[in-house]
Amino acid sequence: MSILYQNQKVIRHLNLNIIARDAQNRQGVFRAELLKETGKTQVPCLKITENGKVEWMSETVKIIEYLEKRFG
Ligand SMILES: N[C@@H](CCC(=O)N[C@@H](CS)C(=O)NCC(=O)O)C(=O)O
Repeated sequence: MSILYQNQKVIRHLNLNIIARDAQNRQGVFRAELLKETGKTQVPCLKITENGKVEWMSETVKIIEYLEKRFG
């Protein structure tokens, strides 16, 4: 099972409306934003915008744990 597949499965299972951004395009704005904010281009990465604050979360296991705990 791929990393992306695991995330997609959880997102579908929890029926979440998460916007997917393409960080693969080397000229793309989302890859540039990811690199600027996290210092890496590693995916998956969840950008959490809440109460005017932004948090970036990497690592599949952490992301799944967070989504399950928060929305499961
Ligand atoms: N330990 C990480 C591994 C993530 C990972 O290997 N991501 C790869 C793609 S599947 C990646 O982003 N490689 C490009 C990079 O790190 O810039 C996780 O489980 O999420």
